[in-house]
Amino acid sequence: MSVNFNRKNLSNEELVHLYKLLLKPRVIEERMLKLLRQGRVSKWFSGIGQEAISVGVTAALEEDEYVCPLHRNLGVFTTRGCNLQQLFEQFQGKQNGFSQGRERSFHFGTNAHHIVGMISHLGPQLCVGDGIALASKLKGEKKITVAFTGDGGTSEGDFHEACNIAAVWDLPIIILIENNGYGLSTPVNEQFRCKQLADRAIGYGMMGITIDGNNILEVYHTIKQLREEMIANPHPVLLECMTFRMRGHEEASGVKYVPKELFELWEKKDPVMNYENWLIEQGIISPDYPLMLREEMDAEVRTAFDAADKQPEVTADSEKEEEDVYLWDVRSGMSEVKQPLHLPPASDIGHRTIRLVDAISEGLKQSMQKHPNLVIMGQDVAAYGGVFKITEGFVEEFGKERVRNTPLCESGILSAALGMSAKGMKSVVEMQFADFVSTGFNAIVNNLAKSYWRWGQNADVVVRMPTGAGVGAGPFHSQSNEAWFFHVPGLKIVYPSNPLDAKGLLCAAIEDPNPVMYFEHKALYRGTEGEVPEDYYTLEIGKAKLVHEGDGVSIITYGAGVHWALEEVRNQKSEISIEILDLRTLLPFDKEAIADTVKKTGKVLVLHEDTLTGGIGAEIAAWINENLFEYLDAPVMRCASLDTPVPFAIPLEQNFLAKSRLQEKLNLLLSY
Ligand SMILES: Cc1ncc(C[n+]2csc(CCOP(=O)(O)OP(=O)(O)O)c2C)c(N)n1
Repeated sequence: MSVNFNRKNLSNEELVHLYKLLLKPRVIEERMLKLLRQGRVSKWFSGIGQEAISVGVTAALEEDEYVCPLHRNLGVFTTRGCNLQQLFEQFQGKQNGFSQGRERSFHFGTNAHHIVGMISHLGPQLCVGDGIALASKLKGEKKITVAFTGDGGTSEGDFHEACNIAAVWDLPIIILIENNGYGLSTPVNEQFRCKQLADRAIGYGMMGITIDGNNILEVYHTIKQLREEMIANPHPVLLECMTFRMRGHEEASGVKYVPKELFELWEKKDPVMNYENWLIEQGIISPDYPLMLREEMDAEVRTAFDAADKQPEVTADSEKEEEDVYLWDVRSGMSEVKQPLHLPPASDIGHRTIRLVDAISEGLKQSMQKHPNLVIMGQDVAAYGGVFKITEGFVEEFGKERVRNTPLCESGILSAALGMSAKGMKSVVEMQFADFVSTGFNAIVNNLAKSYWRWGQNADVVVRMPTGAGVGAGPFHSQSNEAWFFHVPGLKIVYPSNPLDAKGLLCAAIEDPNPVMYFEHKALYRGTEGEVPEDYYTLEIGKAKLVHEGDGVSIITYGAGVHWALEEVRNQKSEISIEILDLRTLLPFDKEAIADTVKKTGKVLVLHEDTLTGGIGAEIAAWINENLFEYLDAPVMRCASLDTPVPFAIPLEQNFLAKSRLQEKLNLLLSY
């Protein structure tokens, strides 16, 4: 096997420049391997033998074109000129590393270098790339995006979703497969059955190409040419680069399972040595130049490493760690001193009585008018107006680019929304039913929720969640799944119970640069009316509301529970007066308001439509127990739905719902 180089129009200087870029990650890695053996760095994913891909791709792009690399792409970071000392501090988990010690190895991004940080789950990175490409396209920029995957990652659903989205939306993205023979220990013949992975492109209706990934000039020229074509006529490309992983999956895991002959074969194709030899043969560099350059680079690497090594261990500050879970800035209605700013409050004029569904629609529409960088994405949201008609008529006003019908793929779209955030755009992603969020779960809990804390990229995304039972829709169109997200640092959860709150909180959620799960109860859509100001306004996220005053017992609740509790008050025959606190925001929940009502009544029932075990009520009860025990006259009780899936038949559903046990639970508490 040999490597055939074709310089095309490149000058000698350009060829030598590429050589320097190619050699850099190799020299760093060789030093890293020594440091690993000395135990001075931990965990290392080697890209030795694959450098021509990372380097060739990055060198062929403009500096402000985004790259979404994975764990084996050191060459992307070095070619983008990331500071070496900072890189080493990253690898050592130091304060000045790119993730302040919060992330390991290459699991970080840097917007200054237009690099998106991966999550360990691999496939989502391709969908984030789609989002960046979409934002570039919507902004009319002449830019492409490149997102990386290994051959193993092509078996993930997100690979399929990313290719399909890119094809359907004609996105200027190169989905680049580094086919290096193995996914951890699994060889390609146990990973897929097609001949070449690029052949899959036919099925997606996109261009597919296979090239020699060990030939820096072939990679470079291919990207340059594709870039030109894709800018003139936006479209995606599936680019398969053939290469080989010359070391273990990570340094500790060894290579016993790889036949020796394969190493011998691919050693002959080493991307650095072959290019070096060719440059010497062509008389472009002198035979002693490589050694001189290596020594020079190694000295630079050692200096950077020593400087990083001297930096102290990172020190933990719990307050800062917790504070950095959210991006605090004026756009979220919070000042830099972490106090809420009052963005337009509700005005006293122009109120009219509308339904919850209309309030959501109006808030969404006014937000679209206010934020030209806001895009709505979801299944059937465009001309059809969404299954609940919330976006009806939006396409006429805002166009199909901003009110985007998506293919049926929650995961891909949610990760794409993160990519849009990296380009300064806002997204509202509509789940057709909250139940279907399960197929986008990873994107929300690992990508959207954690990116800001991990490497500073916020997810300016609102996920709309038509939720709840009471409409006879069965187990997969009725669930209350807010507790799935309640446990995830980095998310906010908003759950209004009435039209006034629904509009104000939706507008606030869209203003907020953090990922917000916005729950809207389907049974309340058309069954709840209320006075709502016509103008745009926001309500503060994180604040509960007292909806009924009393001093005998507190019902702490949200969503449909508020209406059940109010009904209980109306039907009540006893003398005991009931106080009802509507939480409105579940994450972060309003501890002050909870404390106020507990101190007032001393008896608390937490009521929710969600099932009992591990529900929001468990956390609220635990918090009250731990912090307000001395004010209690009875144990905190919970009233929730049965610990079963949501049944379809109305008598079963009614029996399932917490409402059917509310009176009994309340009496139990009152008689304590
Ligand atoms: C969703 C998920 N499952 C499993 C893993 C564990 N894992 C990490 S890398 C890897 C192999 C990846 O192979 P490939 O995509 O070919 O990339 P390569 O490491 O060869 O560059 C596996 C199984 C993971 N990170 N994410």
